[in-house]
Amino acid sequence: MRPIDQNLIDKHNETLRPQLQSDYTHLGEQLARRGIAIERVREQVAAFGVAIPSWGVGTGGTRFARFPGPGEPRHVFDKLQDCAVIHQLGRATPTVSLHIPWDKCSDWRELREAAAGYGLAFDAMNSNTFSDQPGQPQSYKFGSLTHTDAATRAQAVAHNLECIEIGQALGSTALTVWIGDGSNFPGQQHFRRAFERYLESTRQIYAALPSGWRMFLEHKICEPAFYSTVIQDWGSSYLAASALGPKAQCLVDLGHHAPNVNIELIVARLIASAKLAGFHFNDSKYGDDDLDAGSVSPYRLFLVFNELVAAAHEGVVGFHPAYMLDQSHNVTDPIESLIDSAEQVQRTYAQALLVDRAALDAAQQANDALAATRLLKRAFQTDVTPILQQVRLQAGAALEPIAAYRASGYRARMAAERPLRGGGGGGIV
Ligand code: RM4
Ligand code: MN
Ligand code: MN
Repeated sequence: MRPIDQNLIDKHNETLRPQLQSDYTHLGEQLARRGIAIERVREQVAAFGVAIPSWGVGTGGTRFARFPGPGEPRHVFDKLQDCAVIHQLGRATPTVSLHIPWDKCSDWRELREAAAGYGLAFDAMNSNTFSDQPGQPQSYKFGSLTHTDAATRAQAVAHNLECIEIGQALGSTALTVWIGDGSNFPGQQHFRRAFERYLESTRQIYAALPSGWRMFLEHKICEPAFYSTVIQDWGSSYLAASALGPKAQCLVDLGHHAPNVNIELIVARLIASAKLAGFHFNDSKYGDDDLDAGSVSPYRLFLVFNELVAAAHEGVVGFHPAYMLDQSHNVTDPIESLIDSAEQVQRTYAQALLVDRAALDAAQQANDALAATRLLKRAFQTDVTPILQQVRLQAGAALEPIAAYRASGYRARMAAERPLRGGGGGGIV
């Protein structure tokens, strides 16, 4: 099932195809002079995918306000349909990551079938113990997996086990655990005991992982706890993942670090210790801003991908990161942002594939700093658009996905079908 009329996309591609052929041929010649086979790059890019967070297709907001857009998804089936639009037009997002209980529905089999009908599968499951749900016996106001009260911890563990169960019904193979636990005042929390309680709780979740599953521990420097968080950085995350075992790994959300932290170096350390779970891509200027991937610092994203491509190139054992977007679209049409961000991530991967690894090794060995950094810049500054377009053309996606999306009238159709939920209040989704 295709939510956008495929004829529209094919017609759109027909008009742009001649110029793509000449751009692709020209880029192929340029890359050949650098010893790069464009077809090989194209194949690698075609095999690359990044997951869409289900919560990303709704309009985001801040704690001050949310300005809902027209035609917002009303439930997980609507969200899935919007994800299908993104994938049909861009062909870079074959999987969807669900957040429970936000995405709860009465029939998981029906949801799985709906996804399969769109050609989509399910990525990691995300648990939510950072907000209270109606009727919930214990409150997470003062924490969840690390709460001082055993009954609250038990409730948070049980919720994670439920997420695993739902994930099994959907064909997912990973659970991402991000907690809002921490403190707002110096002295409020006993740091060491809170971490001990985290280990005690996560051990119970770890023990329930089905075979073939991984557990992703996501760190975050602050928010909603503003003085300290229990899993504040990759160090705490690494300690916990090591204590739990090989199925537990560290997930890097790009926005969860202090400004200017060298994230690519963290990535390299995690790769070296077989503890890199994967990514939540987004961009930021000040904190967990959840801006669109690569919108502020595309070179920083490139430097992360440079580490990833190097690891794959060198055949590092245990290296299989999961890629996902995690953004809050406050002022754009979320579908447009997600199409654009997925393309940005795919583009950055393609650029990193163009780094001359042998020349970089030689420059590093010879301590030729300038030559080394110029090799990275050269790859980053290459316009790989024709490769991305060629990948889309061959997959039946749109050469200019956002233009095709706007021309399709999908948003206006949804505005008519899905009445406004209202909700000018704050909140992330
Ligand atoms: C958090 C974190 C989690 C995401 C929630 C919605 O800041 O990034 O990954 O599940 O936001
Ligand atoms: Mn995240
Ligand atoms: Mn976040």
